[in-house]
Amino acid sequence: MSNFVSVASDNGVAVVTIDNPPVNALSFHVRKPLYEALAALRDDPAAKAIVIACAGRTFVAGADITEFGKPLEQPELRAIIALLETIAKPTVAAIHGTALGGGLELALGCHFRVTDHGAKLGLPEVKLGLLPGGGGTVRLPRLVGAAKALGMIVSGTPISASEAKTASLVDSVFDGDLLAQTVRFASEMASRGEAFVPVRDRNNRLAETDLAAFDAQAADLARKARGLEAPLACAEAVRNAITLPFDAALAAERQLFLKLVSGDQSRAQRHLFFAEREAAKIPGKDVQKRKIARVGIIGAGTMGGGIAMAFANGGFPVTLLETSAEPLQRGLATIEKNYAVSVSRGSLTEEAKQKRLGLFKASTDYADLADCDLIVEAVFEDMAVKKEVFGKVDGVARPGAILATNTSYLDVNEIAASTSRPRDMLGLHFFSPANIMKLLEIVRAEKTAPDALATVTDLARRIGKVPVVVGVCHGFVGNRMLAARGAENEFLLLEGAAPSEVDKAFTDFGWPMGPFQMGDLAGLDISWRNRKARGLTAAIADTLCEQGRFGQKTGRGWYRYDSGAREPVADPDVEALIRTKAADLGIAQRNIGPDEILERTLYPLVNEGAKILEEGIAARASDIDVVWVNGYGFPIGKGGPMFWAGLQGAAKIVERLEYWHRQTGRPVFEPAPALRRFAVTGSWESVPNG
Ligand code: T1G
Repeated sequence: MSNFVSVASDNGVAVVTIDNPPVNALSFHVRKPLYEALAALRDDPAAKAIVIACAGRTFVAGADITEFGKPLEQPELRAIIALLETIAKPTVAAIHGTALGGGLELALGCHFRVTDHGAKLGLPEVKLGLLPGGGGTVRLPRLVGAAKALGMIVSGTPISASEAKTASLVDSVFDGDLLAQTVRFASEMASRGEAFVPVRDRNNRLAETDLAAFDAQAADLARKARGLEAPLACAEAVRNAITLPFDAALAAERQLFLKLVSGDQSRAQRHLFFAEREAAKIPGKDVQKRKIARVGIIGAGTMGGGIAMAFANGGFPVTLLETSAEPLQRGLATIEKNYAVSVSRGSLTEEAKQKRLGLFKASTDYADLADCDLIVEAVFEDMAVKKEVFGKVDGVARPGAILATNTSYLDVNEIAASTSRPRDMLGLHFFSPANIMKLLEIVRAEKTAPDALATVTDLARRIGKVPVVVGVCHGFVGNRMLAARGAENEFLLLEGAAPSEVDKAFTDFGWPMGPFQMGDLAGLDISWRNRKARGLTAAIADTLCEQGRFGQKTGRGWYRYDSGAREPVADPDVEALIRTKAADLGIAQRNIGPDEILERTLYPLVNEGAKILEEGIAARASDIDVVWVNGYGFPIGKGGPMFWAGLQGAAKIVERLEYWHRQTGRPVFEPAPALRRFAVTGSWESVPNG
């Protein structure tokens, strides 16, 4: 036997236990002894049944993602599953934790699957730009039906044990000791003495398939794929399960998998999987995290209310503070309404809503923050106001409480210096809506204590956020790079591109929407206020704001939104305004194609990321990718701006930046030294702080 796979016998039932922390991934050093154990037990008359179980916190959570892109060592998972299906005696998977990907496929090779109540089962390969490559696209439909299988595989979303039981994916859900009851279950199955039909030979559910309805479902899912190949391949593979004999469908699945696993999109999405986990690791030795039992939020507006919900959703008691009863009640009413909407949509039970609302305390008295272990300020974006707030917090917060500002731009060092406890101070830059958006930029100020940083980084993951530690500069990582990406926007319009042409270049690239549609959604008045505060102007956008055209909320912005519609409609008045401004500035208009639009927006984005790396504002290039994918919708199939720079070719980016720098003289096109180094070495790690 091996350290990773052990076999024990329990009253004639063989229990094969996999023990490969942390998630029992099916690495080669698991697959080989597992295959050998199953082959031996198949022929061992003393084993009347076989149970496959896992030690630790979860059943097998998948193939070992770190092995992709390397030579595959035999036996592969498919061989293990094929072996399982030659075993005549009952085989049972005992599932706890998350049976995902290859883990669920291993379980599908068994005759039976049993779980505890907390188990989750899913095939999330699509999130890695893949499809289930261990027969999941052919076996799952045979148990749950083609439509359910299609939904599970294309979404990649796991289902609960009870849902899996209802869908016939699971045979029993046990209370109490899972393994003991699984052994008993296996023994009972063995005593039946009947033949056990492997999943591959169960075709009844498939025979029920309404192919036209299936195709309609697949077409709808395809429309949402937004340029990603994996969802389409998943749908094709499940359709093959319906229309082809088992082995032909299995072979087709293999071909689709091999094509995806070697493609750029899967490489990009696997990069992001590990990048998110790296970003949450604070460089340096492990530090003792502080205990966070209660969170105080100052400000019950859009951001404060969203932040309060994010913590309540994570199970934390929240004290929500406002200056007076009226804004406090308004904030609480908004929170209640948001939860009510979730209940009406079925994404939250009424019981869960009440439980979360029960976590809220509301107050207009700073003294009520005294028992909070983390206090987050989300008040008006003004330095004087922030300092006044933290002056009051400083006077009431208990020693060791962590103080956080939600500022988007302001200097966290300056705010920290205004308190008596700069070591406890940091930034928690949430993205609106704060209860929904995953990204959380954790701003490490000069004096922020390591344990405070480690505490909030761990806390972020516990409330379902994707944390990235960033340094102090104007706009930190995301918004600073957003400014670089948008620096050419008005020049492109003045030189002849229509807002819709710029936006289309972005959506064709894979962004959810382009900068002008995004501006109308967010409200043009917000960036207008920011520009004025910094003494900056934007010829066209300022005029739109002066005309009260703030975007969707006023029915007019870069586009028209008739009678409250959300779909943007090109506005001839805006196009006329652009032409007039161009004429006033003596700028000749010309056709501008999508390639130029992307060069003049996305290359400065990458370039700013390189500067951020060089200045140590981000610790890793992959951290910047995590920010842009989780906070700004950078297409996951391209891995984030820094990963994409590698796909695009950094030398080409440098060459084109130099061209536009010669053409315009604008600093946003001046290639950063770190980008030049990347172009030579092919690795961002060569950047001094990268
Ligand atoms: N392979 C290798 N490492 C993995 C891994 C995996 N499948 N899953 C997790 N890890 C590492 C992770 O990088 C981290 O490492 C540590 O385990 C803890 O993970 C043939 C082709 C299971 C829900 O996509 O969703 O099977 O940072 O921080 O928050 O069809 O891990 O500690 O060094 O995420 O408690 C399909 C991926 C694979 C599941 C646990 N399976 N994993 O979440 O811990 S492809 C997946 C997860 C496949 C077959 C196909 C989560 C989790 P480190 P963590 P967590």
